[in-house]
Amino acid sequence: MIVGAVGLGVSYLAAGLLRVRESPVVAVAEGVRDVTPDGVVHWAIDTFQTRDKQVLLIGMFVILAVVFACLGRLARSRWWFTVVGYVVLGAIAGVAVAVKPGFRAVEIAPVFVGFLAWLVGLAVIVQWLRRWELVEASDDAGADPTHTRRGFFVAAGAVGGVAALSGFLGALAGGQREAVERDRRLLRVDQVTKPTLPRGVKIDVDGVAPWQTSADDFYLIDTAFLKPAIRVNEWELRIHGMVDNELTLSYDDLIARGITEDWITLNCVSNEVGGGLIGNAWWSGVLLKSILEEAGVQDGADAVLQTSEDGWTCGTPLSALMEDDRNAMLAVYMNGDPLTVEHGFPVRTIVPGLYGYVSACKWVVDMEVTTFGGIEAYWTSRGWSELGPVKIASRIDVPESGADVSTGSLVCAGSAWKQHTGIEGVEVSLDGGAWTPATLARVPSDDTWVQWRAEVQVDEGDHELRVRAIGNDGDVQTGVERDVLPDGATGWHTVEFSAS
Ligand SMILES: Nc1nc2c(c(=O)[nH]1)N[C@H]1C(S)=C(S)[C@@H](COP(=O)(O)O)O[C@H]1N2
Ligand SMILES: [Mo]
Repeated sequence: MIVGAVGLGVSYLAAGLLRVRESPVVAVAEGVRDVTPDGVVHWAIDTFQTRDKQVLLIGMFVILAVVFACLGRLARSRWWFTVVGYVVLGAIAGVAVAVKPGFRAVEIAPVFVGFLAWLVGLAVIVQWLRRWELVEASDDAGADPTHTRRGFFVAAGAVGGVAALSGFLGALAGGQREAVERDRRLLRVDQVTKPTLPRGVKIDVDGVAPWQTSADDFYLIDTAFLKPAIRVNEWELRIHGMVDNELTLSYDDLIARGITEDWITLNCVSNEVGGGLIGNAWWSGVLLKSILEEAGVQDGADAVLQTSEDGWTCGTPLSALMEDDRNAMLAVYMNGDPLTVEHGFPVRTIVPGLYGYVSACKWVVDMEVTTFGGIEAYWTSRGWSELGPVKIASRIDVPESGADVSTGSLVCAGSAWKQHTGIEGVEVSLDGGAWTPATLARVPSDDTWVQWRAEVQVDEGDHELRVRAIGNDGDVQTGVERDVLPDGATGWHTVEFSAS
């Protein structure tokens, strides 16, 4: 086990020193995720929420500890078995690292270095173990068992020390993240304004999710084990493909094109009916339409393939990016502050009216103007639909499911959304009775969610409240229940509670 740790520690160190973003262990974890059936991945994301990656990594470390312990036992009798074991582990790590998109040869180095550390560590420990066992077995009065035993522990301690030290140094060298956090704190984009809540957007009922979502409370969904840490002065966006003038923009080049700002609600296609994978923020960024016009989009293109620094991709309908009154942007600030690393620092895309998986590329570094016929993107290659317009939906926040309320008049409230179309009305139904209209708060545009409130009369006993929304296009939210795959869940959010 100690030998195993030294290998991992040294490979972390090498990864840190070589500024390889991911250690071999993380690469294997990503490999495991990629070969895991989608159903299981979904279950994991559901069950562990955003902790799914930590759970997988911890699981891997536990398995590795057991494997190292077994290999260690084997080493006592057949050391070459142990070596074969290390070769197999090293090969798995090597393959996992090599198949990653954007693989560079140097990324293999941590695997090699870690493997060498295993061999050296093994040799040292086995040698002392042998000597100790020999001395114990012989009755040779000249040999001193305590001496050899001490020697063994010193050797084991030294190897363990190297493991701990190199792991620590690796973490230190991987301080890119700290540097990026410093960039964030020092960043100033002059034209960005702080958000001021538009008048009348709050329905003022305790327990309703705030109309504006703070960065900390904003849901997080991505496939990145280690969030890309990108220095502002190293970020570049390449716009190419079916364009007349290929563009490569630095952060300053981007900002120089002028800032647009808007309240926009973003949600995830994997949000279950009544779920929380939705948030609303004040975004500041650069209008994508003007950048694409500058690049000169050629006839026949209908999609933009966006790629993130970590290799994640999404295909976005070009029409949504070029529409006159749709504020599709390369966002740099969220709620008046630079994007957090988790939400895509330094630059991410935001497109009102489309689910995140087809549009909201975080850590975006590449945009290829192309056709849907010619591309495959991360989620669409896994069975999710190509275009990803958001579906009309509504949610009850008050009363909570399972609540005990007083009989008589009951105030209910929540939110409804159909970004870029807007919500015309919301209705509630108590215990399967008639749909009755709720009161809507105000909204600055059709691109955000809207809060609603209604009052119902409840008598003693158990009750069931449901909600549905009606869009500005006359679309009435369906009660037919559909799963999130392939293009978003449908059905009425229903809350059960009792009154006494
Ligand atoms: N680089 C990258 N961008 C990504 C994703 C991802 O996995 N990687 N996930 C997308 C999905 S599915 C959603 S719903 C939104 C979520 O954005 P958020 O985490 O800032 O809320 O980001 C999108 N952008
Ligand atoms: Mo998503």
